[in-house]
Amino acid sequence: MNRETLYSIRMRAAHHGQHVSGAERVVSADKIDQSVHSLTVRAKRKIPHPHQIVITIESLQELPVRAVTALDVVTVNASDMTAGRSSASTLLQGLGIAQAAVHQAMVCLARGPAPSGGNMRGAMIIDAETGRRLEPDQERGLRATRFDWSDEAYGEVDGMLTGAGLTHFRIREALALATKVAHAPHVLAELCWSDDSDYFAGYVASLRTGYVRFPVLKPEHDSHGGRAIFVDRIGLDMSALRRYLQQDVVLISSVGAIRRSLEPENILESINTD
Ligand code: WAQ
Ligand code: MG
Repeated sequence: MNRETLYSIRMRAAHHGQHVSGAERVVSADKIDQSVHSLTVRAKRKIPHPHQIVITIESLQELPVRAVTALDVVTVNASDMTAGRSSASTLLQGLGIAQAAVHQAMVCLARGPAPSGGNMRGAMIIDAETGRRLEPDQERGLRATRFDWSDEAYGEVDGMLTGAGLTHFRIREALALATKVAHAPHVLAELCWSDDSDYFAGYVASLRTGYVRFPVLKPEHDSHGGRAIFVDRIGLDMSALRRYLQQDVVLISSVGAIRRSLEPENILESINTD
């Protein structure tokens, strides 16, 4: 069967070699120019202004496309950072991640997970049992690419999220990324909070819980953040995980549900036990 050729567009921007912004898209040929434009506008708005903006455009013509459904979305009514982190930690432990591994991930995200002290361009990969970091390059991390909403699903999710008061573009992007990551082999869960000093929300995501949002996971004016992907090390093939995250093409072709918000003490109810 013939399908329209899709293109992967990646943007990364750096200031004196330090990562400041990145984004990825999968689009049809007629949307390339518009996407590149919006990505450069976004990079140039960053403070500090990047010295370098790299845009990569690749044809995905030969590659199979996997269609998946977006994770369901639920918000936890935890109003401050302490309650948010504690509830996120309970949830991650409910998914089988050792307390020490959760702690280790949170410490890293809070101080900037790169060994040099800053944020990483990609994610940490953390052994859910021991907390050990497994990503091959700890300065850079593993970056998930080649995922996006299909045009139809994008229109639908945008309407749904807006209807639920979730209007920030970061939510649509993070939900897409979390959906790709959750479908990865051997991934138990992901923990994320933004590195932007004016954005405090974060999430725990997994196939069993969906995308569980916490309105505050970090202090104000803090520009440290990142992503931790917890894996079950037994049988893990790191190169297969890497290939899936970086090379396999995932289009989110249908939306999930927006569920009723949860109180922090009921956080474990978000875990599907089927
Ligand atoms: N693959 C792996 N890691 C990534 C990627 C990627 N494609 N993109 C970003 N990261 C890592 C990187 O270390 C960044 O420093 C960090 O994540 C944070 O990225 O529901 O905005 O773009 O309200 O700042 C989550 C909550 C927002 C949204 C996340 O992340 C909501 C966010 P940012
Ligand atoms: Mg950011």
